[in-house]
Amino acid sequence: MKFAMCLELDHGPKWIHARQLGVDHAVVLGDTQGGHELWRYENLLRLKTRFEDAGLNLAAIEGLIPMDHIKLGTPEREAELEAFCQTIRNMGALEIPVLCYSWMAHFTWVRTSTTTRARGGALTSSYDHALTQRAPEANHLRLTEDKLWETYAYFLDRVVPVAEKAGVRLSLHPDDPPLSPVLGVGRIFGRPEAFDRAMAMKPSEANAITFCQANFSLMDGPARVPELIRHYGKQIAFVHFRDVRGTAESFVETFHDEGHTDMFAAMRAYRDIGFNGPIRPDHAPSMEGDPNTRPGYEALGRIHAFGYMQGLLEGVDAMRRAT
Ligand SMILES: [Mn+2]
Repeated sequence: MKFAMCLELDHGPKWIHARQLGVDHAVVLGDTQGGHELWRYENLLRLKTRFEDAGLNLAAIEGLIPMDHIKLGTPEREAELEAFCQTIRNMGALEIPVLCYSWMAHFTWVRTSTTTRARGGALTSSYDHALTQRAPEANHLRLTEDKLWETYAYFLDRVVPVAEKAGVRLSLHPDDPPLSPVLGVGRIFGRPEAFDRAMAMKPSEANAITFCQANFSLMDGPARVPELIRHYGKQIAFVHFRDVRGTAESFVETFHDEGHTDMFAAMRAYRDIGFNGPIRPDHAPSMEGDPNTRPGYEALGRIHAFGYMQGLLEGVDAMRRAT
């Protein structure tokens, strides 16, 4: 597996931290304002070489590629699909192997606090469904689950062949939180069975899963996490290694060593399935000295996360050698 750090677009201290931690791979989230501009071939090329010149290999792109028209099935869908497919072709030409996307429309992950006090006063994010349910827009459904399945099928038919040809894996991220609806917007990828259905709709190596571990732990409880990793097996293209405590309706994000999931068993399962894609920590708490301007993606909490992951992997490998 390839340890990767989610990094900003421009060189900075976190890029240097990655190399000092022994991390060779980068993941970018893109920017919210740029539309498709960042993903044009020449811009993506310079992004890739910028990482390479700093000793990092760009292993995945995730997040903010415009997709809402595709998800909603609005008249602008065709133009957006064409731009999306062009991004995939550009990634293929540049040998960037994973494109992580979600099927959350209008907005992506939702938290009700980003200043919840964690261990020793670290700041973390948390979610309380009762609070979002009180929003006025929670009372009328803006987008149905049926519509989302319909647009999803259309998307797969159009995009999977392009991804196959480009050698890029489309990696589906679960809904966060795994609930539906949230703020009046239906969601469809908050259950393990929904991922089975998605993979069966278009069986292909290019049709793959981002195993965002904490979301899967909130679907049926943390005890199922290693089993689900083995169940999806080679269909997992990308891992978000993170943990929480609580339920889908009420949870708090934790340091990697204090959540409700057996992280050693999870790491062992990734090894057992032969996972060789990028794996990155996700949503670590902000520690003293972190500004908490990008909750979940600050420097210090993630440095702890990498040390923890490296220790887990060494333990797993020692155990596998011994048995
Ligand atoms: Mn995630």
